Amino acid sequence: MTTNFNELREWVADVAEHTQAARVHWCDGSEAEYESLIQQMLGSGDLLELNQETYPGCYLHRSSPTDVARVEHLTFVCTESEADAGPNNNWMAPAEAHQLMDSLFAGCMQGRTLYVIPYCMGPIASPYARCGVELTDSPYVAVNMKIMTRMGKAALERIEREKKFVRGLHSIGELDPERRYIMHFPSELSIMSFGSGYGGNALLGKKCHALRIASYQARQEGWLAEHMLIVGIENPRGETHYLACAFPSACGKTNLAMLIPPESHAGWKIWTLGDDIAWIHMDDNGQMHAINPEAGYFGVVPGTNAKTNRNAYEMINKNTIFTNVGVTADNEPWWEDKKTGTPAFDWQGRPYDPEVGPAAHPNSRFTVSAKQNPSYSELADAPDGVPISAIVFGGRRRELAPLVYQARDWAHGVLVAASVASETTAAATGKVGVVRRDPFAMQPFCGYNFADYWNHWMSFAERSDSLPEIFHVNWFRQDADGKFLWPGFGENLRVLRWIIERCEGRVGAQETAIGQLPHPSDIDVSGLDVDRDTMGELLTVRNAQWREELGAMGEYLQGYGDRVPAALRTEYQRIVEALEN
Ligand code: SAT
Ligand code: MN
Repeated sequence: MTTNFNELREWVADVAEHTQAARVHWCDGSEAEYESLIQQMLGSGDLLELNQETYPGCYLHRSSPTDVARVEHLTFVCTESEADAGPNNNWMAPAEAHQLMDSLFAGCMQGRTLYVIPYCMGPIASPYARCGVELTDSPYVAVNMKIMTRMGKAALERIEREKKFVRGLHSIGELDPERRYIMHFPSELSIMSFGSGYGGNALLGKKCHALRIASYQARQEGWLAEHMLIVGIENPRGETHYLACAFPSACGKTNLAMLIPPESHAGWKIWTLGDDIAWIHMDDNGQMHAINPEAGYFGVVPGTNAKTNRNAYEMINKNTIFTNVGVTADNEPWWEDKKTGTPAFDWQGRPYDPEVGPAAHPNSRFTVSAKQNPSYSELADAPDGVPISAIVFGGRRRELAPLVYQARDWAHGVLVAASVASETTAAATGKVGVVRRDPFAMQPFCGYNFADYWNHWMSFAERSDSLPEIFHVNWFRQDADGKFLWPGFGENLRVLRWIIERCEGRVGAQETAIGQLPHPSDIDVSGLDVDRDTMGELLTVRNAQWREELGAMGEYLQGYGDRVPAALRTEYQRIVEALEN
């Protein structure tokens, strides 16, 4: 396979020459190609076969021990002006970044194959989908891109027709953390990533294209590229509402997207559209529609079991690539909280010793086709996406944020979303468990100045009077002993029900300084081990604590200076005043 599209052919030839790649392989995206790449990696040791009787089509990849997560401190947005990248991004001047990356890529693929991966983010026939081509020397990236995107021939045909695509260049280099950079050039629609094979750093269709580059394009073109799952919730009457929900990495997006209704909720159904990224467009009637640009899940493995997420647990027992989990003596994948089996080897292949560390890396991942999800919605392939009733934001907060509250209107919702803060997780390198500001759960992913992004969000209020309702949830409240106050997982449906009833105008709310909270009796806790006091605690707003929080938020906003939209300042001021009473 090759192409008659000169621009693409010439770019591939230039890169092959610069990197001195030994061979060029154009990926057609076929099953046969996938199989042969798997066989090749089994031969080279890049993949290990797992027990094919109990886990057919499952393989294990062990990464370099220093290459297990996104590297935010090595990720840059290279706009001409530093202010356009904003305080939320690391910035490097484009010319300097190109020089640095050109020197890293020079000769880096000697003896290696250069894979040309044409891919489409979104249903191949969707007007909202966008294409890219990733050039990489990693067959692990090629097989993961096959699962995570619409990859191969059909994408190439669309690219040849449209003559526009995002250029992604990737090499694992020497996997040296000292020679590792993830560079974005939004105005060139290009990405260069060197020195890491980890998902968010190396599968360029995902965070690099579908969030950083796409958010930049979305602002120019009047849509939104967001770090959101998309889920359909069908009530016993057969009516379905679609929600888009933003949470930071490793805060349960995959679990929420494929939630299993608890036994108490017979007749309710959950439909998964996506677990990580949503592209949201407004139609001519002012209704927001979302598509999931991805075709697979790259989910956190530890904690997945038959109780927490039976759908995921069943979905990953075939045709799944595991990265950095442990294995049992029977060669089955093993991870913390799997609740069955015993680890024999840890994620680095050493005999398992709990004194040394967990068997599975806390950010170990599965890559699997979305179609294997028992709650997969066929509408994930619908070109126009699904209509969105509510947008839900959340973070991981031990204290402060109540179980759920609703913003008064769109502008207030933008403030609520801009105020999201969350405890850090293992999905990025750095300290785990410290609260940091993560507006819209987009701190690591917004490809331009956050102040301009907030302004872009605000602008939708002028374009429509039927925008989704905006909510904030917190599943992670703990008591003084560190025990979770809310059971979470499937029981979160009880909160989603309140959200939907609010959208339908069927239930009331109590006004507080920070927004509208449920009357405790409006959240159905029948059959749950959650008493009245706990529910009271989960739905209490402590003005003194919130004044502190708003103080921190005010300081944070100051970092964005005059660029902060006036409408956001007004909302902020309104809440500060309401909290004084
Ligand atoms: O960045 S990844 O997509 O690899 C995972 C995440 O942090 O959400
Ligand atoms: Mn994510």
